[in-house]
Amino acid sequence: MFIHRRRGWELPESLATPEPIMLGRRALMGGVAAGLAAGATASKAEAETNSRYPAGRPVTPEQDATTYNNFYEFGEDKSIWRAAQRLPVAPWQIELAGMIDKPRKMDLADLLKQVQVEDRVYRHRCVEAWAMTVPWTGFSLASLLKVAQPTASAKYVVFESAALPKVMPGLRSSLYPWPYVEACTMQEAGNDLAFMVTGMYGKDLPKQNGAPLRLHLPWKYGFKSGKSIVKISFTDTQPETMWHAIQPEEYGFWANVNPDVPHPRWSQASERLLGTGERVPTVIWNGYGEWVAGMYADKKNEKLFT
Ligand SMILES: Nc1nc2c(c(=O)[nH]1)N[C@H]1C(S)=C(S)[C@@H](COP(=O)(O)O)O[C@H]1N2
Ligand SMILES: [Mo]
Repeated sequence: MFIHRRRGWELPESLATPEPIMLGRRALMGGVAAGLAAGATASKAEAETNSRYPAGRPVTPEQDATTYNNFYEFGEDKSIWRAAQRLPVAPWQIELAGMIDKPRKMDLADLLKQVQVEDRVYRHRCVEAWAMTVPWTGFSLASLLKVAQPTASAKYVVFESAALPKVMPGLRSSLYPWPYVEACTMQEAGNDLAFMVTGMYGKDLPKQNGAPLRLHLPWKYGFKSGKSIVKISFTDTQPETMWHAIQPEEYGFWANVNPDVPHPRWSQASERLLGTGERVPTVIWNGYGEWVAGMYADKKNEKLFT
């Protein structure tokens, strides 16, 4: 455990990881050593750090990333973190459905046994022009596809979030066609950047951030990445998604980050960093173009950036 196999193209961790996280990691390693001595299995702390995709920005203070949220099921403002504590997250089942060999329900715990959990520091860019940089824990969406075994005709992956009226006051608002549904293509889902998140800042994912399982597609606006996912299905037709159903002009299917394509109601040229409040220029594909732009070379006629 904690053997970090660093390949030639990987940055030393000290370059990719800011000091507070480094300190956290050292503390974590101490914990692992103690756990070993006690014969415990510290599965979370075994996650390796994937530094293939350097974040290039300081990590956002945990306090800010966990108290300024978008989770409309719990309310329309940013301060839903307290309300979200009512979400029951264990045990958690995920339904795998649609065009796959064996449609079935799985316990998240069983799924986690079949994938490689790792840490990745990613930038997150909300369509509302705020951004954060978060050390996530999780596994590649590609590895989940291997478990799900979609058929050759599947073209889209659809992610459905939990909809529990008893604990989610936002569901009372009929403005929104619940449940929260988002989707991407099979090709996007197979990109190594596409990440299923189970933790952040070295801890279990907080409920307000989408526990126990959320998606992160870091080159797209944040709304594409659903929280508290209960169903993943495969289809050959482009599915309707929640935000698109309400405001198709504002929330398109692709929603890739681009400073030069304004939202109909505001500019996307810059973004505000949670924590410092600093304004920084937005980067096309949120800075991940090297790994994703190629997927869109044959889609120039699509509205790739709204
Ligand atoms: N189920 C669900 N998923 C969601 C949302 C939501 O309201 N409900 N908001 C999205 C938006 S707009 C963003 S920016 C991110 C916010 O994630 P965070 O609160 O962890 O920063 O979650 C996305 N996923
Ligand atoms: Mo967002």
